[in-house]
Amino acid sequence: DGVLEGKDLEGVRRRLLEKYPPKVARKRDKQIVVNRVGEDGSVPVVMSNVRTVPGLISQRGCCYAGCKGVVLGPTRDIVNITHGPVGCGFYSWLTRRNQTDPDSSPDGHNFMTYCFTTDMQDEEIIFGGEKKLRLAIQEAYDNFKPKAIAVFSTCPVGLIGDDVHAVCREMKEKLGINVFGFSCEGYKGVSQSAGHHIANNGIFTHVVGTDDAVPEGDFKINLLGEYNIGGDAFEIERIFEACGLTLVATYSGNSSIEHFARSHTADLNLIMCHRSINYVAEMMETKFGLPWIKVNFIGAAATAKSLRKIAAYFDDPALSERVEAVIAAELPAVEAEAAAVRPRTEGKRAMLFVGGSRAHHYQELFAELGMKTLSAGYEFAHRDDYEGRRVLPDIKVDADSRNIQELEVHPDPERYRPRVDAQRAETLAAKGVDFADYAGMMPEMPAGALVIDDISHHETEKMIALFKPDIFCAGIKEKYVIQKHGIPLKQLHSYDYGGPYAGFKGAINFYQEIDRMVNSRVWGYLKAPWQKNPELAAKYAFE
Ligand code: CFM
Ligand code: HCA
Repeated sequence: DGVLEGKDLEGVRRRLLEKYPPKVARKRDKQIVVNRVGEDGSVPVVMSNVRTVPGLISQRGCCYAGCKGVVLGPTRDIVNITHGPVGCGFYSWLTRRNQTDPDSSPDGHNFMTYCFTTDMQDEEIIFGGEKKLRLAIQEAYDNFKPKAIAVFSTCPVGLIGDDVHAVCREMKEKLGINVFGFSCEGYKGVSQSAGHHIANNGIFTHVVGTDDAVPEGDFKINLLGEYNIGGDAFEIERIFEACGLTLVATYSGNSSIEHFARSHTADLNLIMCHRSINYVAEMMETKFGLPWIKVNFIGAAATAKSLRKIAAYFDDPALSERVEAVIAAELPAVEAEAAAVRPRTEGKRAMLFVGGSRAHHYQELFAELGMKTLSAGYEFAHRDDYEGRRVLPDIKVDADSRNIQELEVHPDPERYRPRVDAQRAETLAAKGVDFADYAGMMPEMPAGALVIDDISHHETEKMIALFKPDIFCAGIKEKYVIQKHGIPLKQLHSYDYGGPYAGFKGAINFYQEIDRMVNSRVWGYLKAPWQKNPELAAKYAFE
């Protein structure tokens, strides 16, 4: 059965849990499951989006990281000020490798290379930090004259009770530009996920729909949940352009606040990373009638599939023709590279533990290399990301997945009516396009693979000892610890120093890098000669 054939999988689960105290083991037991896919696409339940047991070393980050670092971090023309100690700002300052092309906005603003922080000290903790925040906003305005300033709360802000929203309102009034704040204190929620939600609500409340100018273009799309890590968005933009699709806004890779402001005028929302941005998609659907579909541009086949899905949505022969021409022009080079690499990668085994979407999406690229995913899991995703909503008709949506605002429908519903009419829906169904494609990690993953939510360091070391995978994918905190076990680690967050990996050109980059990593002989030199040779070991032990 599946990828871990011959392994006693229940035994493996026991081995992962045996060192834990009974209460911890009972909790982790619900977050470690063997994947099975039923004929109807149903999969087992994985407990997720729950608090990490204190004492376990988790890969997770904080609410502030999800809000400031992830969702708003890639916005180049908003001055993003961290209200808090200097470290919070410093460690979320471009470490994610989100890139931008300032030439693509008319004013050329790019504040991403600056780290803005109030550098909170004891004095503010005792007497309050609002005064310093006010000064910071003023100073940023005086120096840069930005179109907008956003303020992000770190843990101490909530503890001392600074009212960042009141300060932002006051400064908005005074400066006459958009100034808005986020109550994304690090300790909120159980992971980055709470920060995504807070960011989504804030950007929707303060920016989306503030500019009604409809851009030119027949097929207008937004790309949601794509953050231009390692230049991914540039490659996707290249493909869209070749296909004749007009990109109104990307949330938030290579973005501009002006793009967000008019993004509600697009025809269709495409969702790459559902976890981090589904709230904006749902709010836009509720308020402006903008439908959304899931896409995946990680993997050449996935890219082609997603482009066909978009073309099918617009149901326009000229667009379909262009999309097919782009796929036909791009695929041969990708396939040639895959064929060249495959003899060296076929059958190798990978483990992927990342974030809330990549541990799923990157399985596509490994499959194109003939590699097997033995085990995978998210840091902070929710049940819908694992199981796919389609197979969860009665899922209880947890509080964090619900929109905190009750939305009003836009006053001019005619203008923002969904563009999918009944007839089009029928045509699409006849073409086999699945618009309710809510696929998640597990239905698309082989049976027998081990799914582990919020994997702990202890479980990581056990998995390595038990399976010795050919490659492990995670982040910077895991990288060197795992490489010391003689196993290469590919960072699927920052891509190490590489990328792009999205789209067609990205797939080629990925194939080449993974080939180099899994076939490098360097890992064989990790053990010193005396560790491999018992006689030498004995000799040195007595000298
Ligand atoms: Fe979405 Fe992301 Fe991810 Fe994410 Fe992240 Fe990221 Fe990630 Mo790091 S938005 S969930 S919060 S795809 S920063 S670009 S790599 S953990 S898998
Ligand atoms: C975050 C950002 C992060 C961290 C990556 C890592 C990213 O969660 O705060 O641990 O290497 O992608 O930069 O996920």
